[in-house]
Amino acid sequence: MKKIFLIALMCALFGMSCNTAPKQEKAPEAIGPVPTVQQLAWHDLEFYWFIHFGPNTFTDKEWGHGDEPADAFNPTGLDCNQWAGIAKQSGAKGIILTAKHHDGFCLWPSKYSKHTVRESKWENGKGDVVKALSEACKANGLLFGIYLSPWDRNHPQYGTPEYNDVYVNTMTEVTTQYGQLFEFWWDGANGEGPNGKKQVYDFSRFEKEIKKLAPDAVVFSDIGPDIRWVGNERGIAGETNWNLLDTAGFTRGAGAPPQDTLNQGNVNGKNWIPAECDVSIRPGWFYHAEEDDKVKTPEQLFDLYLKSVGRGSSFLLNVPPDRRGLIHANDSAALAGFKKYRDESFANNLFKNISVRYTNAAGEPVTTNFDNGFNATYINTGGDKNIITIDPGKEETINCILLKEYIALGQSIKQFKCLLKKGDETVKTIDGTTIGHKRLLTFDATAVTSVDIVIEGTKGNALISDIAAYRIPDQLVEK
Ligand code: FUL
Repeated sequence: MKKIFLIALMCALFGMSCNTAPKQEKAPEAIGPVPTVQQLAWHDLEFYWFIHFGPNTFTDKEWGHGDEPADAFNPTGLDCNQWAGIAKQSGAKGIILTAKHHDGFCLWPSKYSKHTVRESKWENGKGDVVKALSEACKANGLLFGIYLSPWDRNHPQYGTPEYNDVYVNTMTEVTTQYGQLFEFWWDGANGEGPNGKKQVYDFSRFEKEIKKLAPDAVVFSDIGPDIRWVGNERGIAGETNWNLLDTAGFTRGAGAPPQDTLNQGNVNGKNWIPAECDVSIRPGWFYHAEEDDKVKTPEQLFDLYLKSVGRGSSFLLNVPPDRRGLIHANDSAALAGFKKYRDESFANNLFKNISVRYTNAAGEPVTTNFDNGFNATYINTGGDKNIITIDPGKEETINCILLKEYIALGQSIKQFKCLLKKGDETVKTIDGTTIGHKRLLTFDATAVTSVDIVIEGTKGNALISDIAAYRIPDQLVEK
């Protein structure tokens, strides 16, 4: 009785879920910066959508000039439920909408602009896309987020200090009128406005305001504060990917850290600012009919999943609605194929009932049996030069290994390798650097009787919170 109470108390204190997975020795100290509760929840989302929609959809532009008539925006059959329904079916956890892109057109009837849905003929000026999509997300069990471009090529006050007030006012409208937001997205672009002037953004004020307005949202920009840009718009994280970043001396946009730093993070970075991989399902961010046959294939989307989520990042996939205001059939077909591949690949964990042998942080040998994962806790193998031996009990043919680090206590592992073994013989070696939230390693199908994970370099304790193996369709193995 006493023992159960003690375990429950430990679980409550250290935020672990109570289960029969390995006995925890003394809870280890955090290694460097750790994620906030909101960032930790964000890591688990893994895959969510971007939606670029606005006058550009109708004028075939990527960057509108801001002088497009409001009537240019005229979807003939807009249905946000269709977007949210397809997003849900694709396995996405949320949608981030371009409430305002660089052209300044507001997809909601803002009091602080004269270039909005209210000025268009669409729904006789009574429509509100932000409202419609926020409601559709709610109805479909999806999270909702906002992209609000600071660059505004329409607003007459852009380029003056007053525009910073306008920006804060619009930020207030979109964060207070449409329910809770999971993410708020700041683009780094800072071009000229209608009068040829550039804006000096008051980002320190914007940061303070957004934290007050939407305390539960993670805030994205090149350098955070919560989520960083991955350094490219191809959706690809670094094979080495630290959730840590040094931001001192850097600004958003032109003053951002070098792209390879954004791509890989800083091993000893002072802040927990993980990378998000943004990419469009089509060549452009906005819909263009001429790109209908250039939609990424399910195989390409799966490859991006491996290169984003599989490298400890998240996958923000843009799916732009067409001029009707609907997701085009080519995009929804590709998304359905992508979902099917994920389901097929990860439905059957071949390391479901495994025996795991390792040496714990106190130097004692431990053998534990796992029944389908570590259930939100972890094993602590101490520092470097430790080997975790996984014995699935019978020969299995695998071509994908999944590893997770217990990032609630920081990110530690710098280098590791997986030795795929048949009896005593190592038949294949796979080298890796960081693990973080999730690492998916793929390789040609190999029959194994055991796998050794050799932890070769860490910043402290190595806390492994999951190990799994799969046989994914062979054509999906990362090239
Ligand atoms: C960029 C913008 O300039 C693009 O138009 C797009 O919105 C992309 C996601 O961010 O910086």
